[in-house]
Amino acid sequence: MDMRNITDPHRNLIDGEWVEGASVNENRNPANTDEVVGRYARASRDDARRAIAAARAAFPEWSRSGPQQRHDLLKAVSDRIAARADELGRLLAREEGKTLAEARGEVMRASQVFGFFAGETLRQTGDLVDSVRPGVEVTVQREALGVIGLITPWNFPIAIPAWKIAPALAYGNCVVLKPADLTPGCAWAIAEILAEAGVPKGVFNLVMGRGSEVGAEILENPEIDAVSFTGSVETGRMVAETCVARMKKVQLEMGGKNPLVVLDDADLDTAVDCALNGAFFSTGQRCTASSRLIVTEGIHDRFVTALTEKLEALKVGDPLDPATQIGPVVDEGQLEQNRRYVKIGREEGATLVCGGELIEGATPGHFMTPALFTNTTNEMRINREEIFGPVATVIKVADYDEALRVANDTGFGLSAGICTTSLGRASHFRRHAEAGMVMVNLPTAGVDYHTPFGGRKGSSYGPREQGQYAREFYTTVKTAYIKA
Ligand code: UN1
Repeated sequence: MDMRNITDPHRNLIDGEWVEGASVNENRNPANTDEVVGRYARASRDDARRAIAAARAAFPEWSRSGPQQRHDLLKAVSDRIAARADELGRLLAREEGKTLAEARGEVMRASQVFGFFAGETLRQTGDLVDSVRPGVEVTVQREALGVIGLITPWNFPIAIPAWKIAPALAYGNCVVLKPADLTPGCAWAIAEILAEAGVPKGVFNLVMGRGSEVGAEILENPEIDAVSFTGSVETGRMVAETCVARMKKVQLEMGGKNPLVVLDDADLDTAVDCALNGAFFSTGQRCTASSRLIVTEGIHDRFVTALTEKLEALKVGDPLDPATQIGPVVDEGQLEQNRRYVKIGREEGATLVCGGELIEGATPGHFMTPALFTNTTNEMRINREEIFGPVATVIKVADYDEALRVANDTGFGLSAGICTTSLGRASHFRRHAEAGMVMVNLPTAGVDYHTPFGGRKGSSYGPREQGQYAREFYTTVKTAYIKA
């Protein structure tokens, strides 16, 4: 593959060729909006159509390629990502705004995901059973689905593409990836790595561009068999409706309003660290963020005082500065949304204990101090709607029973956490929390790469992502009856 002239602007990968787009997207650094991180091609709807046709054409051969070829490709991708962890971590921090340490960690997670699914290609399973009809045998085997459209968000610009691409390819599918328009850089780097590692033409296609063009084509094109989407609830609902109307398989990961319960018997330092990390790290831009801190009366004041002290000491600034703990908000629109919610919280009668202010950095960027509200009720909009920024609330409750009730009183159900030293309470919470993931004495965010990820209610739709559970979405089951 000719790798020359593909990087200015960075081109799309369609049918094994690096293809110019219809226009150019200047990817800007949220910590310094004067800085262009890179220029990226924006594909047209027609480009997306060609990518889908290429994936369809490549599917018969790739789906029968066998585990060794797929293993070797995914393993090579894993190794290449890890070898470039520092460079890709910097790119990620510059295009998304999370700190260098978080960004490098995310790059490593992407490498680990490819490594995990390289192993899965070889871990073949299936059943051979006797039919109820004598002389007949039945096999049950998984097969690839076909062409999968992947639509990924800006907040984990390398890990989320990785945890969709790797299982899709591992199980023999072909891929058309549309990364978020705000963060094309990491997705482009994955495409480059896949190309260098020898992915056959058409098996993986990158179409950077707008949802209204590229996204719409992925949802509506009959040659797409399934769509995996991570993003907002609003867009997710539209994705599901469009896919279901066309009988496409669909998997959605959307928002959260994740509770972190802190009980009187909690270790205070653990609880404060869980809240700080869960609610504010990655600038609160995680669907798993601990946005509602539900705290029992006996520990409430001590918890708020200790958390506020740590919050005020957090260093907000340039993600590339090793001293920085909180990077900028991803863009102007998200910053406005955060500020709007800070205003709404005040108008609803909540007390803003700290933060919520714009701050001037050394460079023009979207910097905001992390905000904490107390005296909130679970009925307030700031406790019902996902903010997706460095804003958290404290809800004071009488006891564990009320805490559990409040934790579950939400339209979301992704992650739920509890800080307690009581094994009984922790077990009860594990069983009764209405969430796809439960964390005990740990932040609600920050998950492993080899275990299922997903939620309930408005947070998720369809089969789980990650780990062996990813197979449910990325394969289809064939039952064969054989009479010898
Ligand atoms: C994590 O908390 O480690 O968009 C991952 C998100 C999630 C990923 C969270 N899909 O925030």
